[in-house]
Amino acid sequence: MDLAAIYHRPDSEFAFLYQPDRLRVRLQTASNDVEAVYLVYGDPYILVDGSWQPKTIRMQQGLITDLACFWTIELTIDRRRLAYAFQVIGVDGTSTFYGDQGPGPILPKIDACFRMPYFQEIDRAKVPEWVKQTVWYQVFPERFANGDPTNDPDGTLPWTNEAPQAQDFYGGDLQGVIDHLDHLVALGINGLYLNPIFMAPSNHKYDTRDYRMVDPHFGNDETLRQLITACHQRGIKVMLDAVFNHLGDQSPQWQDVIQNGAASRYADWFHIRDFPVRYQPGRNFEDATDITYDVFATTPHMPKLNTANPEVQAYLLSIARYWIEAFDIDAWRLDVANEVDHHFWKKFRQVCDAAKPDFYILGEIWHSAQSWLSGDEFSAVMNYAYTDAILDYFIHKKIPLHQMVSKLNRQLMLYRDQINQVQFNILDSHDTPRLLTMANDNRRLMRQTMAFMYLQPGVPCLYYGDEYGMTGVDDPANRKCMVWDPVDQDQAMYQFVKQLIGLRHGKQKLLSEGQLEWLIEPTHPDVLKMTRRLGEQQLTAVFNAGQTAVSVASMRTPILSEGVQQQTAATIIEPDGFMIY
Ligand code: ARE
Ligand code: CA
Repeated sequence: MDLAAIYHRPDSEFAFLYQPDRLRVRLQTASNDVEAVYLVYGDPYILVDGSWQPKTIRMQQGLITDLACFWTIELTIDRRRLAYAFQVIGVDGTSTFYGDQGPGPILPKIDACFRMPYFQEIDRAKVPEWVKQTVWYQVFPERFANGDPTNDPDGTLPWTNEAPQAQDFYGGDLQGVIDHLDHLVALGINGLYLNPIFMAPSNHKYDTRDYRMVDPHFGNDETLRQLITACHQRGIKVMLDAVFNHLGDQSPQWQDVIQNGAASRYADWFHIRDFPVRYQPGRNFEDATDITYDVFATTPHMPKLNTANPEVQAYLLSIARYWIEAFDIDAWRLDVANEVDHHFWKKFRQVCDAAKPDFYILGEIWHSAQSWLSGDEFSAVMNYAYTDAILDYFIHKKIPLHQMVSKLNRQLMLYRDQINQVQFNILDSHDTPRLLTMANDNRRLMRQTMAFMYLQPGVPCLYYGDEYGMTGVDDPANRKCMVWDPVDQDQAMYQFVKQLIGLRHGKQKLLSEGQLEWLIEPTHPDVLKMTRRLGEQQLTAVFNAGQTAVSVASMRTPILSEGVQQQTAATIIEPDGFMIY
């Protein structure tokens, strides 16, 4: 048995309070190496006739990756303390105990057991329950709808289906969103994620000039208040985009640094290596070289904020609190979240939790994000690390099916289950090519990939216009004006998306919390069967990502399907087809 592959860590995603009185424990071993695992556990202070009498319970085999197997158990805890160890039986017949000092031949004494010293409810990683029932819709405000031409910036171009240029303006605004909320309601959307709306010179507003002001080309405080009220009246939660990693170079703070150099009262608000601040322009507006201060990426127009500076912390935290308290927003999406310090995000979490219970904090992090998701910083992250595996298999055909399943399972085992249930699942966004374009305009493949993603743990987000089959390669072509002319709308795609969102809502608790099982038949290496189970509820889906039609045992009537022919004794699933029942 591979003893080196056995891994556990208390007070982490390996042992955590899932609910106030339910503890979940995981053990990782090498895959195909272990026959059984037992948890041996008890309150370290309770002795019977002077000796510790722990209980023993067999753990279940859970998710597996190409290399590892995860064993799980959930205990309803009747006491607040736990000392525990594992007994691991190898397929080779050997066995070991595994405690805080590592593997050993006998059950470790209490002091050498793992400990969950005291279950503190205040430490339990909490997530807003409402997020589990949410299907999000992402709006890039400059391109969704021009509801108020009087606020259009100079040089606004006519609404078009053509791909925009990086510096174009088309007059989209908050009134335009208000005017089309019924489109969101008709789809079954109950969460609205707005890209930045505060005053900034660009069309994307990630180069903030004033966090305290709605950009005049998007509207004003009153328009925003109307939008949020209208959303809440329709049961739609609102998430705004907080760009706290950097400020725009047209902000008064940065202008003061340019004006006064090292003597500026804002000199320590940024990461400046040399004065006067300067750079060598690059090929385009967004990049430069020899920049004497830290910036986002290579763009000199986004000087990075020094969030370790107490003044900067106070400034940003007051802004975070202001939009919650004064406008009743429900969530913040945090831009470039991985490049801001943890110390600041811990304070940020405290501020948001104090301002509004059940507030959702979503970090933009494109990679595994364990150190932000222990419960004292973010609720979740934009789950690119999970959905990239989905795209790499279904869309890009870059990895085999078992590797996608392995990657998905590995991601799920990085986090506590309550975190997995509110992860923000996106197949595309304003930072990536659109899904239909990535699918090379194969609409059936787009539907198959969406169906698969909507059945995952975590909450789906629909990027505006995907419901009508909008296309676009990288930024800025992925930010075209929303297609409102019915002649240009893919109505079949709209109906499918509406049905898929309806299925998600109809099976929400099962899809949020249900156990996940995968089945790949060796004879059909590109046919995936997945099952979600929760108590008596069950949902099964079969996906054919192969090049040929497959015949599967006749299924019950599907609740949603694509490319399926029901025959008497069998069901045929065509390439890129799927069925959910
Ligand atoms: C502009 C140009 C782009 C160019 C970029 C280079 O339009 O073509 O590539 O400059 O600097 C905003 C605007 C962008 C603008 C950018 C800079 O929306 O149009 O791009 O400002 O002026 C990484 C970061 C992630 C970041 C993406 C863009 O980790 O945080 O890059 N996303 C946020 C927002 C963006 C926004 C900014 C940050 C800046 O969502 O919209 O850009 O505030 C891999 C890597 C990721 C990388 C990802 C995408 O997966 O692992 O780290 O994300 O690719 O590139
Ligand atoms: Ca306008």
